[in-house]
Amino acid sequence: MLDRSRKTPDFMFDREAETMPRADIADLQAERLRWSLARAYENVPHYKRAFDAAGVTPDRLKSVADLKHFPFTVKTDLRDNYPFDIFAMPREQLARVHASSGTTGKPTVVGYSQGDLDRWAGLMARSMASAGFRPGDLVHNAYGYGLFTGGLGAHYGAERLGCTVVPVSGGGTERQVTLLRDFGAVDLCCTPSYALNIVEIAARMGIDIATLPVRRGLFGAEPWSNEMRAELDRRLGLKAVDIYGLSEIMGPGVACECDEARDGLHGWEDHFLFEVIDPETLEPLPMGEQGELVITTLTKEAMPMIRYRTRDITRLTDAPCACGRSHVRILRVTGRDDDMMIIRGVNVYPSQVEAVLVGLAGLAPHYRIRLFKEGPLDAIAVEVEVLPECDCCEAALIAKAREVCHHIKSIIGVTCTVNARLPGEIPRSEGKAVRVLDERG
Ligand code: DLL
Repeated sequence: MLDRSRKTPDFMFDREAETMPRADIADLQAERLRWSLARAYENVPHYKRAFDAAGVTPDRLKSVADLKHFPFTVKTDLRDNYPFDIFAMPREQLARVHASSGTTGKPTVVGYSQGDLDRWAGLMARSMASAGFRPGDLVHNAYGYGLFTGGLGAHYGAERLGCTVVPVSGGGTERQVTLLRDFGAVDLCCTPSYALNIVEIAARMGIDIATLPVRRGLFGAEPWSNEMRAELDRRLGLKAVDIYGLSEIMGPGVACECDEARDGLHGWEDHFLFEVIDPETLEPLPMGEQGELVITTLTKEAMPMIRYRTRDITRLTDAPCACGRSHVRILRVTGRDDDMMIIRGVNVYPSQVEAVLVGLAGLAPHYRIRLFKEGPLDAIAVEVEVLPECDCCEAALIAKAREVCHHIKSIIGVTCTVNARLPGEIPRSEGKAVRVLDERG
């Protein structure tokens, strides 16, 4: 039996790569970056045009620092090349495509060669092992299967690690609870908001998830706060670990926390190059400063991505981690810059509101934010939900709303309307939660 209590990992999926000295990582990145830039330039008309317009060619890159001369790639570049023109190989040679629906317009289509799928499974296996999954574990995979990368990404990663996968996908929550109880999975993969939904439905069925064998949650695909982590740990009786990724770069498994520290997500630098830029000036920021995460793929064959602007706001750190892995850590993604609300001059992310609400006495960890116009200014109304065991009379709801309003004002510094709702009134998620309703017209 493996000893799970030790700090230093007794098991890494790919120890040599995961603990590579930083100087060796830098050499490997320079070599792979040259390959990736050349592949993009020679095979994708979009990159040929973009590099030519910026006056750069792949041979201009002498060291990784020269990457800053190359142009960024943004989501509209993928849409403009819809569906298959951003690929570096003929469609006939792709093994798979995924797509994200997006909120407006055309979906974003991404493609993989067989080699890309193989590396993805390896990186997901590495991520899962880092999160504490072990060969032989029973893995309940409730990420959605289909065009979304979550389901199949976690599926093939778990298989590669040597786990037994229960491929349930999202939805049908009562059945999920029954399977969790009957099969006794030890690892749970889903969005953090869906994990909350599962625990709640289970309680309604008279089952306390915390008493089941499940002890590890691999949660991602949406922003969540440390306060939410504490809530998930407690309610589900497991250790909640954060995993990050995006379809444009690969899918889940671009970065993952380690079970030992749970303090930032190791970004797998042998396959990706991470930068943080100032979203206004577009200049790269020094290690540790907050800005927009920009990722370049180093090994993707079908769809190299050069300096992809993720819109995700975070910080990087290269401080050593307790687990011994040497790869940089992406500190928790606080949100996307397009999610940022400016309320009377104060920048607010939904995850900041979440951090205030989760754990407040008498409140369920469900919330929604309505963004609307008040004259020329943006304003927010926050909907919270009281716990079933609380007093639900109108006066109690008004008092609770007032209390929450006061907390938000004193912690985040914005004045907002708060409406306290009855148990179950806020819609539950089966995948990525929709927290913000933009009613600005
Ligand atoms: O959400 C891939 C994924 C699946 C990641 C399962 C983790 C687990 P997309 O649908 O392309 O891919 O959405 C990517 O989701 O740019 C972030 O804004 C957000 N996101 C993903 N993981 C996290 C996370 C998948 N751990 C977009 N924390 C990204 C915060 C996250 N945001």
